[in-house]
Amino acid sequence: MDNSQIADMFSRMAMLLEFKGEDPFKVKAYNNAARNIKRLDEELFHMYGKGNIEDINGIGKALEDKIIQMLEKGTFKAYEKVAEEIPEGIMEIMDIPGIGPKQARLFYEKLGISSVDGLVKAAGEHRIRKLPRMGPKQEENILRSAIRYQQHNSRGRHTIAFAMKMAEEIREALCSAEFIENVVIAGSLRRKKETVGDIDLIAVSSDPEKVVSFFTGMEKVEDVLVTGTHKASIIYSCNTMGSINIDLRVIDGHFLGSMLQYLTGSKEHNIHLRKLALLKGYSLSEYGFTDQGTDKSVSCKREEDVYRLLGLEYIPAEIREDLGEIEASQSGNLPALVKKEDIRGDLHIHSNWSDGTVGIENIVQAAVQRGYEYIAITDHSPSTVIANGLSEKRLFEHVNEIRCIQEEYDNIRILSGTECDILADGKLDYSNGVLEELDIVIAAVHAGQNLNREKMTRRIVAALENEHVDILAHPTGRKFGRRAAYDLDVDKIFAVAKDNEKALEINSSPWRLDLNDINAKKAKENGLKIAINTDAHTIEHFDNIGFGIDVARRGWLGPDDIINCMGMKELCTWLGIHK
Ligand code: DGT
Ligand code: CA
Ligand code: CA
Repeated sequence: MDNSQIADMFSRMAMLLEFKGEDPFKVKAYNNAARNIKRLDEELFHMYGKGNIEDINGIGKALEDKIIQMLEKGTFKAYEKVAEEIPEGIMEIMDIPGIGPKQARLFYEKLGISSVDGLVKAAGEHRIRKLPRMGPKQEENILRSAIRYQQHNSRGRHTIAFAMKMAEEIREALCSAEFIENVVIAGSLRRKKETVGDIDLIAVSSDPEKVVSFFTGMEKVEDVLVTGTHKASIIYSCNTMGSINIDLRVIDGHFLGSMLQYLTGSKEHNIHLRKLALLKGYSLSEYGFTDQGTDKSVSCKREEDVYRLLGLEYIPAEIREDLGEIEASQSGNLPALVKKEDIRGDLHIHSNWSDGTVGIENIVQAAVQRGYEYIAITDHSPSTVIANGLSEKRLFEHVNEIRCIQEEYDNIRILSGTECDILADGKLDYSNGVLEELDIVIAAVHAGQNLNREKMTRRIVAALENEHVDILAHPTGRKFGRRAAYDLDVDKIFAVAKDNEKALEINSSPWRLDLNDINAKKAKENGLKIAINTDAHTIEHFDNIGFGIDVARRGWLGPDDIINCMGMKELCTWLGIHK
């Protein structure tokens, strides 16, 4: 251990003692020792070697003994003892910049918070601001630091939108080098998981060492974690949005299929494939198949060949989770997954009548440009005051404007709709008489999200039983890094939705992706219809549809499961529109 490590351990000890509420003099002694050690000109291990450790100012016999323990063992007994008593999550909370032991203790004692996730959740639910010496501003700062910490921390995960953006940026940089033939994305990012731990990339090149040095030398590389002749791991930094780990493997093109298959995962899927290979007398690795009898190897240039050699139909990356896809492939029952081209419209869009940024006509033009056959304008209802929800009077003016604009466009159908609040008692924010006048009604929870399981379930069930509701938007309410899903009886919600022929939404916002993949799969298995919507508030948000499609594909959904894959006539029939 060098001086800075020893000093850090003393600082940490002071923090732990302070968290525990121990004698302030003891805390101060450790802090002073840490400060003094940092100021030393000579390394402690040198001084220890020469036998003059006791010469350091401000270090008494007891601390000297602990320094010796650290030099010999890398830790000291008293520290181990205290650290054992404090949950790991609380140590992480104290690591968040701006949060000290006193605050961590307050969160723990008053709210039982013992993890960074728990802290984020509490701040998102505005429970922090109610604590002594806290307020909305402090809460906002804590939330921001905690989310940033989650992103930086190796255990934190990143949204697919952020990871994809970074991966594309790096891919482009690597592809600009003439000695790199190709770069492909693998890992959970290729499987389109809603969050990813890191980015896994494969570069094809005949000069791997050159690639490794180019990769580790890129401008935004914050740290190099591992380098080898054919691989490297780095931390890549994107100033405002945090940083992300990237694993790179460099290979010859002959191995690309085998390597891509292996590195795409998932681990569970790979383990299952390896078992199938063994049954056929082959071992399977990232370099291909090896015949266990003859030791002869076959590598696959194309990923399809790996599956073909195992006697399997090609399995799309999104469903490689060992959740039945291998069996389905063996029996020729793989689902035909929904594709971008299958989407014929977007049924959840906000205009500047409520909290969107652009007018209805601009939205219509953008939708026409995308080749959509229909869209629904679904602004907020009165209760969502902060989103400028429409009063009944404004809603009717809004419908009128939609009708006028429709006159000008004959290649797209503009449905008049609402994203109507589900009030705390399950009633809708507009009367039935008003809802009846609209082409489409999306129901959603926005306020009062802290209900218990029974009440929240009852609230949503009541909305699903309203005859005018067509779609339940963002059904579980979760937002990454902000809010956990509501405590809900999902089975009950699915059953009621099915009985009442309602569709459930996959909200494509990368912060929501709600329903998620697992619930989407379950919804399909329950015979439910899904709407993949963007909840766009700007024109750029239209692009988020891709993230929603990813979730649908991970949930095994095909075009037949999705109402906005229907043609316009079929959709109008489904919605009960007869005009
Ligand atoms: P992540 O990064 O946590 O979002 O998830 P992945 O799936 O990207 O996991 P990662 O980055 O640890 O590894 C990338 C791929 O490498 C993984 O999807 C499958 C493969 N892999 C990793 N560890 C193992 C293993 O122990 N056995 C097998 N068969 N494959 C593995
Ligand atoms: Ca990964
Ligand atoms: Ca990885």
